[in-house]
Amino acid sequence: MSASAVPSKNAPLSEADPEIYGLIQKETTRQEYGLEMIPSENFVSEAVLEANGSVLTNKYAEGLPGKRYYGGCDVVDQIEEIARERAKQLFGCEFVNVQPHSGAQANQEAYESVIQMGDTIMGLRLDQGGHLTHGHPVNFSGRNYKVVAYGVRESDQQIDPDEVMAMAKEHRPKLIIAGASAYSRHFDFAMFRRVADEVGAILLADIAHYAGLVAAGEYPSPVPHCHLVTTTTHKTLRGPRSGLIMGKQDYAKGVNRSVFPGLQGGPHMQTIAAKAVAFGEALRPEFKTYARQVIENARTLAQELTRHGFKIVTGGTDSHMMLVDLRPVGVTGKEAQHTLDEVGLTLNKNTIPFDPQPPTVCSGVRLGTPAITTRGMGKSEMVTIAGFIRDAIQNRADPAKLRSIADDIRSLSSKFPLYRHRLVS
Ligand code: DSN
Repeated sequence: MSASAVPSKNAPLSEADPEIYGLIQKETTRQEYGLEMIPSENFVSEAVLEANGSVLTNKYAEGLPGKRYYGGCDVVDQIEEIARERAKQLFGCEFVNVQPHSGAQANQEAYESVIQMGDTIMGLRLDQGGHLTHGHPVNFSGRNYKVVAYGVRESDQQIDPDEVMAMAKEHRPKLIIAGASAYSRHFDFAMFRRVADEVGAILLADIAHYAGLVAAGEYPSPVPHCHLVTTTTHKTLRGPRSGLIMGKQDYAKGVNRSVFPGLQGGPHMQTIAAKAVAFGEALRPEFKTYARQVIENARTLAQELTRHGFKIVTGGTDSHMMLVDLRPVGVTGKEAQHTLDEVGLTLNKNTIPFDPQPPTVCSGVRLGTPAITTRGMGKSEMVTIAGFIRDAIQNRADPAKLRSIADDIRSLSSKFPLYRHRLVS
């Protein structure tokens, strides 16, 4: 193992740390030859990977471009400016802070910029599609604030505007959150703004899941309606693992202060560069085509699964994802996730609205099409994949049949190369 202090004389990872190198090879193989259907995952470009693994990781740059607490920031200032300009162009927002390290942190920073500890917040219930950071008791959001949570209607599993308005009028939240981790339909951001205005609340949209679709104009934009908008950058937006806060200009100062020095130290300049690269990619016309295909693929998959006897929560999807109610096929979310893992199809078990099962078991699975669409898969592959899901679940007690489905999945994936050039064997 080389221990030279001079990077140019260092051994490559394969020699310097064969153990970690080997595991990265193993994970690359898993991604290459499996079907990645967790809706919050995607595959970044080589350009994004390169920026993310660059020497920018060495630089401290606390502060904002032009107002840093460290010398030597001329270059990283230019990079952060480009990231900010591209994000503004992409989402049409008045201001953006590109420094949040993640979506959860972006939410905490955005909340702290507009409300105080003990204030009331209102978000979608976690077990009906919301996110931990929207007010779950185990999370900072549930510990620091009083939480009231809206749900979905039992009849169609969709958000009920009357319930949102009634709850807001009753509890007078200071902050209303419109966003989800497992909701496949459009959010009516204009309706949420009417509710927020009625009770004098700040409206924040968390579009972590939909950001790429919003950027492409394929999902309604919350930007005209909301005071603040947060997102991750690694889901449908197909950038590095990170976060972003946007909003109206009046909120810029508070957000910037909340990010630094409020909750973060030095920004991760390598990730900000990778975000800039991803935003540049999302500004190209090809990205719109991609986002459209993501939604078309999700719709085809939902239709095919329905044809095979599965029940899609809300009856379909307007986005990149869907929740599948497995009760009609007699399997739990836990069993389905395990079976599909065995054949190389990755998704996650998920509660469905009004789930009779505990969250460790779940009656449903959540799946999505962003990653497989990035590989170039389209309608006919969705038909095939729905068949794999049905066959695997029907034959979950038959190891030979599962092995044969695993072979079919490997051979389908092999037709859509991803990072094969990174594999040594
Ligand atoms: N955003 C979550 C997901 O959708 O997977 C993770 O926090």
